[in-house]
Amino acid sequence: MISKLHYISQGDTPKVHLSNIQNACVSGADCVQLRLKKVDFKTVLDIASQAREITSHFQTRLIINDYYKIAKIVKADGVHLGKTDASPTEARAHLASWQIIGGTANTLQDCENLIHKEANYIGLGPFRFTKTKENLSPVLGLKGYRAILDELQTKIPILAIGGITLNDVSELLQTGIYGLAMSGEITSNFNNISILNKLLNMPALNEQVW
Ligand code: TZP
Ligand code: MG
Repeated sequence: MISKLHYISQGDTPKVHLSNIQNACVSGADCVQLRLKKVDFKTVLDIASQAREITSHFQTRLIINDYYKIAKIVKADGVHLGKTDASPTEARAHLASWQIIGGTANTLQDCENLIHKEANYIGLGPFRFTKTKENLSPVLGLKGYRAILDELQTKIPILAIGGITLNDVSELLQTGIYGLAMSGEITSNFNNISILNKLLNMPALNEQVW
């Protein structure tokens, strides 16, 4: 089962990413994504292997952003691929069958493309403006999620992403999305993980189609 809450790492240095990942694990994160930008492959690999050790200790899942090769080397639980990264089809050819592949979507067409390429989950956004990601696509808002989810013919876990705060959770869940991927709101208060876990795993929600 795909986790319903993904903590996306952030930090001014690779070391800060690691300590944030550690904090997320201590706080009960089910799944973290290492999203380390503007450093070379070797640095991401080094941090990813340390993140694997930390996450394994806590039985937290680890997803590597951008690089399926690193996910393969460190035996991460999966990889998250953006539109300019390798395609899910290419990643699938290199990863083990138990490793999950997620992809970024900003439109209905992106979602359909990822489903066609057999991604295991989709990160659909941005929900609203956020400073966490550069070159942000147009925001979807609640209306955008409703429209895309209404049109999608195939069921695939869709995570909302981008500028999400605790106050947004109940309205976002009402659109039918499967879960959330969050960075800033969690990094500023790791205790929010336990609140979010409770909200996202309430039995009433699990009785839905998922
Ligand atoms: N992709 C779309 S928005 C975003 C990514 C990686 C950043 C999410 O971070 P935050 O701080 O929750 O807005
Ligand atoms: Mg990418």
